[in-house]
Amino acid sequence: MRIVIVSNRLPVSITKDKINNNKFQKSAGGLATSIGAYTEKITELSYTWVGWPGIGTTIKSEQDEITNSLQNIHCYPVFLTEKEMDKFYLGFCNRTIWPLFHYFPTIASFEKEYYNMYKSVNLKFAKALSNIINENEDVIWVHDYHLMLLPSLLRQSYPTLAIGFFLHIPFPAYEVFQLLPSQWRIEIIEGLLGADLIGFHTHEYTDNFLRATLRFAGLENHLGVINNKGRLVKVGTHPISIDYLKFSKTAKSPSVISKTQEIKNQFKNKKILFSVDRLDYTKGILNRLLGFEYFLDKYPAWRESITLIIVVVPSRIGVFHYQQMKKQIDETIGRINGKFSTVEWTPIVYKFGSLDFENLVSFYSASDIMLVTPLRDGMNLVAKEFIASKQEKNGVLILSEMAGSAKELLEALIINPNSIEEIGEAIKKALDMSKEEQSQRIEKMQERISRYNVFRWVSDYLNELNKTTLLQKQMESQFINQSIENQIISEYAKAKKRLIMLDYDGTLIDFVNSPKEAVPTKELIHLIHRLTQENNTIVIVSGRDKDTLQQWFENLNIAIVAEHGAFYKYPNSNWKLYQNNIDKSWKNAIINILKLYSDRLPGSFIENKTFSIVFHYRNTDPQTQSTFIPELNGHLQNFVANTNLKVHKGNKILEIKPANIGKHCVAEIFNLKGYDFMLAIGDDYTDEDMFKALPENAITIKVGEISTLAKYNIKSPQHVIKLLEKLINTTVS
Ligand code: GDG
Repeated sequence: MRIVIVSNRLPVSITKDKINNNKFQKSAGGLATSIGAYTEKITELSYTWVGWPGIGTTIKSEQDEITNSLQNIHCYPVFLTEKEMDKFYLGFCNRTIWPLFHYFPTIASFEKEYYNMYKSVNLKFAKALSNIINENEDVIWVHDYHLMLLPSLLRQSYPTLAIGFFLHIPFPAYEVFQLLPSQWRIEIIEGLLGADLIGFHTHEYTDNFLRATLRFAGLENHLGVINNKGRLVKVGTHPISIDYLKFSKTAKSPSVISKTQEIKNQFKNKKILFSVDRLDYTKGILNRLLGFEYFLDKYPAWRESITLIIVVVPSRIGVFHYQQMKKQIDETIGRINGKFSTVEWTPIVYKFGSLDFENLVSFYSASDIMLVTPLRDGMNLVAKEFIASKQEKNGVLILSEMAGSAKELLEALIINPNSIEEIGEAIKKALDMSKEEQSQRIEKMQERISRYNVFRWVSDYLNELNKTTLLQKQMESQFINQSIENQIISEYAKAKKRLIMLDYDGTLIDFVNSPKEAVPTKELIHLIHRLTQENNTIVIVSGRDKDTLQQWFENLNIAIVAEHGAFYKYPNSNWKLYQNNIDKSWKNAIINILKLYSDRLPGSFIENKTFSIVFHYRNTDPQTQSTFIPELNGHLQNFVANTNLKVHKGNKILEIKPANIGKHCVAEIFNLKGYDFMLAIGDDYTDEDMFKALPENAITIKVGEISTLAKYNIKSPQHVIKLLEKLINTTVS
């Protein structure tokens, strides 16, 4: 097995040195740090990392040279032009998705040309991957918001490829996701659903995605498993972590111990507050500064005894809001320093640049308080890294409740980053915290992160992906395969007199928004006509009313069973009642109940058939359905208790009918002994009555993956049509 990691950027960026040679430089950021920690240690598996190499060359020979040199470090480049990077990366990724998914809708832009470029770059990744994919060997793991369309693009060409997707940023509440134009949001959801496993950092993001999928794609889930047109997709929570040992060991190394001491000496043993993040408006850097100002204002006795060291790592410099924020940070630091500085003391020490790894750990280790105050953050690894570096078990983490890590690091001082006061007061509380309490809190957090480290995260994720693909295979095995199909075809070909019973909605035709629109196509009528030409009795066995069926199938030489068996007719004859004296006196009372509910559920309607009543709710709000329908069902069940009525829950309908009316009637209406081939296909609970009533030698098939009394399952109405066509073609050839 080989793991193919796919992300926008490779873990290394290529730059040119003075003599124009390629130089590799490690990429910064959470994704590169976490997955990089894993790939550095992979021994038992092979891997390839696919992504942009940080250089925009379009010259073929240069591209080949880069591709060759990257091969030695398991990387495969996808070359993006400057224009693509501008509209895809700086455009759709960082001007649309990043602000929107971090709850900054007012600065999100919705430019069509950005989205179009996003689509074409995702396609470019799919094409690049097709050069290296081995469908039976590879597990593809796509990362982050840059590539949300990629899973389904890959799925189109590789139906059995194992594909995982992980989102490193929050997935927002559906009201925020809804701000995307409707076509984009549905394409994004469908894009992600091409994966077998979709992972998020927190339960909240997972729930948000599941709600969006229900609302915008109408797909329900059962314990996080979505059935996407016959393919199972698992949606799960997998909080990312860090290489705990790397931080704890480095913190204990002699060089870091001495650097830590140097930092403490440099700041003359004042209390050190520390923060480090990429330049980003989501990281809450401005509020952090204002919180520190609040603290210095309210607790003047602490002035000159505390220093805030703030490191801001340059990022996305080309985006306007980033430039604007950099200016605001510079100005705010200047103002606060101007306000409080003395000859001896500068309250804020500011570095706009990055630290090397040892220095980073030394700062974590030397600081008394770590300030992590994002306004929104998928996880935030810095918080976990600080805890892992605290080998003396001293220090306090102040952590925003808007970071995914706040769901795990419960012993931190949790603050709302929008409240300057909460940040300032938390600093005071941290300074007052006893050494024992600090140590207890740190120890608990260390225990958790050391156990659930980045390696556990990767192995849990890959295990889950593997389990999902096994589940899919299991589900696949209940469907009609080639050999069963051949067997059915051969029995059909041998038979002299055949009875073929076909349900209509959901069996011969897909469900549509309004039942009246499900008119049979010319092709379908022609297919049924051809079936009647052979020595076949064809029966449409439906729950629909007899007049509609009569009108639709008027010119065909077929038998029809309507209203689930209340009425029937043989070919070219009149309608008959299956049973006389069927009670209808209950109908008004049921209609009155349903009207009460229908008025409260826009989009629902009531269908009044001769012997049954149907409540349709396909076009109603999916979220409301989940609470409303169980309530209505409960009401109806109470009403029908001790009567001979039954309430059935079908595909977006509730149907109330006398218990003795059912599709089991086919066994009495047709002389089953007279046929040497019997085939029944249906998709609904009502078809189960038909399957049960047929003799052992009948071939019974259920459309969909639902467990059934039928012998086999088939995927969709399209598969049913193909099967019927094959039957006809066999006898013709
Ligand atoms: C995204 C999500 C999610 C930073 N400055 C320096 C430096 N770093 C390293 C840190 C840490 C990483 O960069 C930053 O990770 P974060 O998680 O804090 O944030 P993002 O880059 O925004 O990452 C985030 C993450 O993906 C993983 O899923 O947690 O929510 O936004 O590892 O150490 N490293 C060095 N010098 C620096 O100056 N050496």
